Amino acid sequence: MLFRTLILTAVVALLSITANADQAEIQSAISAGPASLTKNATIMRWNGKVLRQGTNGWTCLPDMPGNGGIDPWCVDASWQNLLDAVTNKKTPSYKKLGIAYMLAGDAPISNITPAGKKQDGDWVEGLKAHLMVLVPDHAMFDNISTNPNNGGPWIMWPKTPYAHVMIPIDSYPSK
Ligand SMILES: [Cu+2]
Repeated sequence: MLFRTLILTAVVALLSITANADQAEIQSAISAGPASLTKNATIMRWNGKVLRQGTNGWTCLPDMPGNGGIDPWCVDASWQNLLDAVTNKKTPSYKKLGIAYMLAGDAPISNITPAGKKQDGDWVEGLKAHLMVLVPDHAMFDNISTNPNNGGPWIMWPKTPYAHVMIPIDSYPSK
């Protein structure tokens, strides 16, 4: 009986934790990718707290508030490594091609470096749905433009360890 009560208490506690999890954050996170992918993805806050454990190796993160745009992400392991490297200002160590989805858009950002300022130029603003690809060997980027306004794919943060291919799905620039 005591055991059953304990189980019940645990179930009720789990249910209330789930109910209390920020549904808005989960909705935001899954808006970054296709439903076929997000339905089995881990949902994680930017502080690393897992809101929902996934099974398919993908991680979706909600919009980061206060940065002037809507920018939820869905990332694979290589991109998680890159995000961690950018956040902690270290060199990324991913060894495999990486893919990230940002189907809900992005916040304004410098194309020069992660910490770049608008006045330095190459500012990317109003970017909607896009994909991002990481390749460990940056020599393979040589055939892709570094101009974010060329209308097609381009290299973001080209001269840094954080270089990646930006692939617009919605038109960019929009006009
Ligand atoms: Cu990018």
